[in-house]
Amino acid sequence: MTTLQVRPPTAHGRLLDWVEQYRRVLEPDDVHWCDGSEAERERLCEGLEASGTFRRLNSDLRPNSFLALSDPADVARVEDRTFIASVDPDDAGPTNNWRAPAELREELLGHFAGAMRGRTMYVIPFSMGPLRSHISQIGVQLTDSAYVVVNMRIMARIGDAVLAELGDDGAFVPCLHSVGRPLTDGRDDVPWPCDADNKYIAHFPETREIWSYGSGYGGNALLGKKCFALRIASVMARDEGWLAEHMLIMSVTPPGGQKHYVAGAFPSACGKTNMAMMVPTLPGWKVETLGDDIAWMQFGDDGRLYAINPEHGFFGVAPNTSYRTNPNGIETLWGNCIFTNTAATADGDVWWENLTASPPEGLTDWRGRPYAPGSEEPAAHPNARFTAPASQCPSIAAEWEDPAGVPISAIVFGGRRARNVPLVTAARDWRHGVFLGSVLNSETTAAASGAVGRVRFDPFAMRPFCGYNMGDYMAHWLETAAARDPSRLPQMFWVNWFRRGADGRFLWPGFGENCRVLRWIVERVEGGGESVETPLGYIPPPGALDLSGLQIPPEHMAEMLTVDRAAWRDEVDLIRDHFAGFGQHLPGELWEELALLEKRLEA
Ligand code: O2Y
Ligand code: MN
Repeated sequence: MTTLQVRPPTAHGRLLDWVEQYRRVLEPDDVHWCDGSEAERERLCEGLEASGTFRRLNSDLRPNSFLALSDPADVARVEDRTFIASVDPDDAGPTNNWRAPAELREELLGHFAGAMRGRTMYVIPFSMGPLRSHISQIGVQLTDSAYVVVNMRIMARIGDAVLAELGDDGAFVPCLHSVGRPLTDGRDDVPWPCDADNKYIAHFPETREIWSYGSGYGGNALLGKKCFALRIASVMARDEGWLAEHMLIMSVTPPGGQKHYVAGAFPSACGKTNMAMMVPTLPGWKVETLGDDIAWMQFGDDGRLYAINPEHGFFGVAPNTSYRTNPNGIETLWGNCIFTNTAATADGDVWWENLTASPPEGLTDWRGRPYAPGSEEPAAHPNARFTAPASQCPSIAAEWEDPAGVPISAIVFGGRRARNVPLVTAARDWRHGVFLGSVLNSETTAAASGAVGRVRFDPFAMRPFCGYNMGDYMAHWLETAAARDPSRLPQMFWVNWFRRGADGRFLWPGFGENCRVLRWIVERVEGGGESVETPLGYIPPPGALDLSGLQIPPEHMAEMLTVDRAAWRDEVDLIRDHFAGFGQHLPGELWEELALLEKRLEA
């Protein structure tokens, strides 16, 4: 795209200086300021088709949609190459990879020097959150990837409207990105350029900057998402007294009743997108979607916590998304989507494991090879993704872009645990809720590179996404509500849809049936919801959950709704080790909560 703009579309001096500073370092052939228009999107997609990055899908089946197959060495977030470069290592804390900022800058500048030769540098002004919201923030990403631009256009509000909002002097988070494959010395381009052996996803919290090099994939490259909306925003939120969280936002409305907004923190690939788009099975109950991954929350003058979804689209895991697991998700994907690393069908559509009961004939797998049915390897990569406009979701709430945000009634934490963690537990109060969030843990899946099936503590589902010391982060959760009217605060809950019986099978049906648990949560919020007190918190007796129409053996319900004291004494030992890892940064209140739990387990 040779559209060098002689006059950049802004008079923002600091922005212009920053773009010029890195143009000199990156040495692109030209610079394109993204206006966010449809015409621009079309031109970029045509270019991506020509370069072999995109394959246009059959427009009768899925209009305006594309499939990209990545380099097999660039398929997921890379936690071991994700860095927090704070001056003091203690500010990054034990859950982050720390690097000294000056040293990391120098190392990365070595990679960035000339990295865009032969390519266009795109300047993407983007807003995380609706324009004209006091909760939203603006970023500007430089990238040499047109794939990133068209994905960002779905995931965030981008272009001229954002520059207008920024004005001549507005604050923005500078985000630098290169795939790290300059076209020099006659080198041909490849469909998925990257520098797989030298990836860096670097965050500079003190200066609120993001530098990403070497990867073109997902959270590594779409810098508004995990890098800005979570890692850098969590630091901003700490400094400014708000919350930047890895949470879905949904509304739940009882038949003829009042609408409640629920935020939910679930570690990667625990069904968060499915839950956000849930089709409730209880007659008359309504669930609507406001966001599937990230919530930014600020207290309003009325003492309630208001949330916006800073994103504009969904970057969801494709495998196992189906009419059974997430009908609204499937309906969202009717067109205007980008698919990455799914399989391709013979008629020019996409396919992934469990989209249909069996694979169609004539599939091409995510590596572009003919797929042999029954093959050991999946047709779609386990972390294959769709990028889809949120506005296309049939369950999207009318108010999902309300600049004021929506008042949150309940915060739900949920992990994937085969044993010990009950189906649902209500916290006693905010402090106890923070304790439950701080000990959230889950069995790992394919969203991040690394072993699958291990249990790891993932406080507030933020372990890979907190831009500072997680002990301080937990303290921030306590402090932020310390002086507030407890009756205005959201109530907190811990859920686990993934309990398994002795035979290894799931005990709870999950998906739309989870609305039965949401019903109890709403009842609690409204002052009802029968419960029994357990060492862990308040749990519904089986009769307090609406199980009408379900055939779950009573002993299974009992298993999911009891706290096994012996097993929990072992859990306490694990929690103690987990807490000890944060040293002096772990707030004393959480040690006190652990001691209380231990005491209650002994009683
Ligand atoms: O692998 C990636 O780059 C994507 S990870 C991701 C994408 C969307 C929403 N959540 C996640 C996550 O890992 O939590
Ligand atoms: Mn996520």
